[in-house]
Formats: sequence, C-alpha cells, structure tokens
Amino acid sequence: MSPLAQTGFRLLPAALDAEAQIALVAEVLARVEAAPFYRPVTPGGKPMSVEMTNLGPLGWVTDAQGYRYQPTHPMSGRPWPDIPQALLALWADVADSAIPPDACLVNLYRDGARMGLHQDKDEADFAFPVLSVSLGDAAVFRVGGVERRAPTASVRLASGDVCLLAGPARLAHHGIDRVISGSSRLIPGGGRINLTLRRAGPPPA
Ligand code: MD3
Ligand code: FE
Repeated sequence: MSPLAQTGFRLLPAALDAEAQIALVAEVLARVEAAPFYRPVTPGGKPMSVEMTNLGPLGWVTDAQGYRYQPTHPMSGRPWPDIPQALLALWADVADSAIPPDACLVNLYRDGARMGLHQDKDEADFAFPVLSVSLGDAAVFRVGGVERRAPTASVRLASGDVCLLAGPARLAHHGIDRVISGSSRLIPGGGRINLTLRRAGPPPA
C-alpha cells in the first residue's frame, strides 16, 4: 500500500493563492529580522543544509546537546517572534483544533539544501497534528511509514500547498529529497520556505 493511502496524510494543493503567499512571506520575513535564519548543527556535529528559525512560544533547535524545543533563539537568547495571525487562522481551520499551535518552525532551503528521512518526535503529544505550508520553489517530498524500512512515495510540494499530518501519518518518516531551483520567484534571493505549525508543549491546563 502506498504510504499516501495512510489515514491522516492530507495534501491541500494551492490552499493559499498568490496574494496570500506574498502576504505570508512578508509577515514571516519581517519577523526573521528579529530572529535571523541560522544553520543548525546535528547532535552528531554536522551542520544541516537547511537554515532555520522559529516563531511562537517554543522553537525547535538542534545542537551538540540534542534536539529540543526552547523559548529563545540560540544565537540572540531572545524570545522567538509571534506566529502570524493568518497561520493561527489556518491551523484553526485545517487542523480543526481549538488549541492553538505553540511552535512554528521556519525552514529555508537555498540551493542544494535537503532534509534526510526522519520522524518528528520531539513534541509532547502526538495527538496534535502537524500543519505544513510550502512557499517558493517546489520540492520533492518523500513520505514513508512509521517503520523506517517501510516503502516510501514521492510527492511534489508546490508554493501555496498545505499538508496536514495527523493520526497514523503523524509519526511517518519523511524528508525533502530536493528543491527545484528557480521554479518560483516568491522568495527574495530564491529557494523555498517551509513553515510547520505544531503543538510542541502539552495542551494548556
Ligand atoms: C510528515 N519539514 O520541519 S514539511 C520538518 O518541507 C520537516 O521542510 C519538511 O520535515 C519541509 O520536520 C517537510 C511536511 C511534513 C512536516 C511534518 C511531518 C511532513 C510530515 C510530520 C510527520 C509526518
Ligand atoms: Fe519533519
């Protein structure tokens, strides 16, 4: 069975129109001024090819200490900027959750950047979905199963596509094989930005 037949994987092609994409990139890049992209290092000591920053109360980071969520930018020590309202509205709408996301990881893929097959397991409660928004150059996304050796399928993610990972698909292995350089002019300087909205901490009491 193709991993795309897995319950919980929902691709919403062109969920954001061109105008919404332009507005969202502007809102994200304005916040990036205060929380610049940086190149994280894996616990094994390798710099990632993807540049990252975060928005919201918690941000995902990796360094020699390991993977975790923390409330501050690792370089500046300052709190992450807030999550744009349009993204909170998208989460309420698509993730169908009354509880807001508390983390938005911002991945920047410049030329040649990729992301190896992995699971997202650093969040407190996997019952919450992950919502991904693709902006800029298209990417070849690979999704497999909960087991690493399970078969995988390739999906092209284009600018404006939204992807919801819930239920069994929430713990599926996934990665970005490559970005199709020059396929969009949305991102200043070129490349691709992926936003992932998450509930990293436990639900509010
Ligand atoms: C499937 N990001 O940030 S987004 C990540 O395009 C990440 O930057 C990729 O993997 C990117 O962790 C893929 C689509 C996505 C996000 C989270 C998932 C797919 C997922 C969580 C579980 C299963
Ligand atoms: Fe991931």
